[in-house]
Amino acid sequence: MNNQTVNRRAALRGIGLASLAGGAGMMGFPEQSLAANYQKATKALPPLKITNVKAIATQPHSIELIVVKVETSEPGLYGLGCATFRQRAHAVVTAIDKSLNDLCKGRDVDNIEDMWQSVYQSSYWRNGPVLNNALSGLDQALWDIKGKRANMPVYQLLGGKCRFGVDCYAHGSGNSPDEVAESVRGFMDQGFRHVRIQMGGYGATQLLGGYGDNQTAVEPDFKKAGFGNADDNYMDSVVYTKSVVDIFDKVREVCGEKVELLHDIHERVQPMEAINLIKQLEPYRPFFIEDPFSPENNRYFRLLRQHTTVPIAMGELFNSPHEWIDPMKDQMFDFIRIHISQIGGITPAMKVARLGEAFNIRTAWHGPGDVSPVGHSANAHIDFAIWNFGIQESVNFSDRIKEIFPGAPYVENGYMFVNEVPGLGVDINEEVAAKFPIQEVQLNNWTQVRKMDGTVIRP
Ligand code: GCO
Ligand code: MG
Repeated sequence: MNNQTVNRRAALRGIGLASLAGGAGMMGFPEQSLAANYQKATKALPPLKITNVKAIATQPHSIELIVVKVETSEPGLYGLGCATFRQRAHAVVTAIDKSLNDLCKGRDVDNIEDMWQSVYQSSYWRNGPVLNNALSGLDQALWDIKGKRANMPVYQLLGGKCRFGVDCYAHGSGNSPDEVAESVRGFMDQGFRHVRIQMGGYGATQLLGGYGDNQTAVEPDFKKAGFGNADDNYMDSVVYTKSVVDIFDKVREVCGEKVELLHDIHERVQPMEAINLIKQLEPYRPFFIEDPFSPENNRYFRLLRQHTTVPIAMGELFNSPHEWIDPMKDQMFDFIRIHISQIGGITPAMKVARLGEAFNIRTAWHGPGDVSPVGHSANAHIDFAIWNFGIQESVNFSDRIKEIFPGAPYVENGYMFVNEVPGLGVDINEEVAAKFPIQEVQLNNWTQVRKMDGTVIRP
């Protein structure tokens, strides 16, 4: 750390302390001296510029993780942001290394909103997953840098804490109702108060013709006809919807009422099947049912609201304000589940949270394995600072991921905590990350799901 760094940080800390003194007046300083103080303190210091923006992509396990590193003209001062869109990782890396770096090099790190707006508009066509993820990586990294400069965790810049910890949900699963109930019991023993329950994967595709002791392997007609790809998945919505009622029934029987239960329909059934299923789940008091419809079917929410009072969560697939503004103002769901890198980072996510507060919609940011620890930290910093926080999806990080991302958020007793240091609190070990380059070919087929006749189902 050189003198310039020390001078700059000391100057800013000085100003912070001065303003802490509760306004110059009380200390007999005329108001304007604070501003003068700031001018004087920062005048000598050259503005802090972006010197490089690069993508760091790593695949420590099956999932491609992408973060953006923003380097600055202050030696050793850099920021990290999550840009993880695993299904199109190479496209995001190119957008970062090719377009974003050229756009941002030499620009002022301080003006986050201006940087966000100018990058957002710079492609003319906007609101797509690839460019939004690149923008998110930049945005989160700039908040990380501002926190480091201000010597504060980012949640402090967002307004400070509204709660001591971030309540999380865990992922209960199994291939029979008993197995699912057992896994829920396990998470309750770890202190979780909220558990999502799924059986046989999304849409129960792994349950083929049945489950428990009457499982009969079914070869779907489209495969017999040689239609589609050999490894395409088959889904039977009748088997699926029945299996969901059965797991709620079994888990309530075994685990009682002391646990909040969530389920993700993952938009895999016809809208009317989803509405009928949710009505059948009312007696089990779900905390929320997620993604009953695909964003393309947002219009069905009005009908759903007329038929049930089960709380609904929606939004992990949203990329554009056009998808969330109207349904939120019309209170068509109760939890907004946005994947914050898919919309461009912390800056837009804070606006979504504020919009939600106006219409009593709480947050439940998307937080599965295909969000990097930097992204999980960004989720948590926002979760600490907003009043209308609902719940946070959480995952357990492996030792290898923790080695690559020191300072990753951690969960204790069902609450997520961040690393209480300036910025977002997560760093990266580029050497170890480089040991696990992302696969050249990304053919992840879990999104390839078909009906008996071969019709593709939204995943
Ligand atoms: C969830 C999601 C994820 C997504 C995955 C897509 O609720 O956590 O539905 O499991 O399917 O992030 O890559
Ligand atoms: Mg989901």
